[in-house]
Amino acid sequence: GNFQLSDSGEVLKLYNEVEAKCLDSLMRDPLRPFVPQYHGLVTRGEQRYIRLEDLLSGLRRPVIMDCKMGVRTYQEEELIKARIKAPLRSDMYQKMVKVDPSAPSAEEHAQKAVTKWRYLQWRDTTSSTSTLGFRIEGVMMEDGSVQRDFRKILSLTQVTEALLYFTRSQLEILVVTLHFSCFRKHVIGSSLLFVHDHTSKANVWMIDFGKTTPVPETGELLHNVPWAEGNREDGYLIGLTSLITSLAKNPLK
Ligand code: 4IP
Ligand code: MN
Repeated sequence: GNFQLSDSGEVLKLYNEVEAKCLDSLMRDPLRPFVPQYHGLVTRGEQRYIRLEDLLSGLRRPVIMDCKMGVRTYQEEELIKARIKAPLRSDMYQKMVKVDPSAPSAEEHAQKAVTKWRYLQWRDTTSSTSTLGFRIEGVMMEDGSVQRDFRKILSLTQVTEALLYFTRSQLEILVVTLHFSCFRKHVIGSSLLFVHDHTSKANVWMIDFGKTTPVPETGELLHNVPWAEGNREDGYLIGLTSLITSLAKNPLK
C-alpha cells in the first residue's frame, strides 16, 4: 500500500507533508533514537516518498506489535468538518457494519454511510483508546501472519505481555526523553512499534506522524489530561503510563 523497499535498504513511505516536517524536526531532538532515521525525500515516477530507516533490517522472523497512542485518533479539525460539510463514507459504514451491525444509527443505516469522524471516534470508543490512551492495532507473528481482530488479540495476551516485558525499560526511558524533548506537537494517530526477534534485543519505535502537527508558540500541551474539545490534548502520556502500569501489574513469571 503506502510502503516500498528501496535498493539501499530503506523503507519508502508515501509522502505526507505533515509527517515529513515532523520527522525533520525529530532528527534535531532528544527523541531521535526512538524514531526511524529520516533520510529526506525521493521521487519515483510520479510519486514522492519519505526515505526511512528499515526498522526490521537484520532481524530474522521478527515479531511486531503496533500500538496506536493517545486518547483519540482524529484531529479536532475532523470533528469540525463532520459538523459543517461532512463527506459521507460508505466504505467506513461497511467496515463498521462488518464488526457490529447495530453500531450505525437509523439515519446512518438509511444513507449507508458515516462521516470519517464518526467512524474514527467509534473505533476509539470501542477499543481501549478512549479509556487507556492506546490500542493494539496489530501484531505480526514470526511466521508473517497478521492479527488485527481485537477480540482475538486478547487471546494473544501472552505475546503482548512478553513484548512489553522486554520493552518496559525502554518505555520508561521514553517517558523521561519526552520530558526533555522540544517536540511540541499534537501527537494524533501515531504508533509505538514493538519489534523483537530471537537474536536481538527488543526495541520500541515511535512511528506514523501523518496527523502530528506543531503546537502554536503561544500554546502548551500537557499530554496527560483528558481531551475536551478545544483543549487539543492528545493523551499521549496517558497511553504511555497505561502501557507501563499494565506491565507492573502483570509481571512475567
Ligand atoms: C483507517 O481505519 C485508519 O483509521 C487510518 O488511520 C485512516 O487513515 C483511514 O482513513 C481509516 O480508514 P481502519 O484502520 O479501521 O481501517 P491510520 O493511517 O492512522 O491507520 P488517515 O491517516 O487518512 O486518517 P482514510 O480516510 O485514509 O480511509
Ligand atoms: Mn494514516
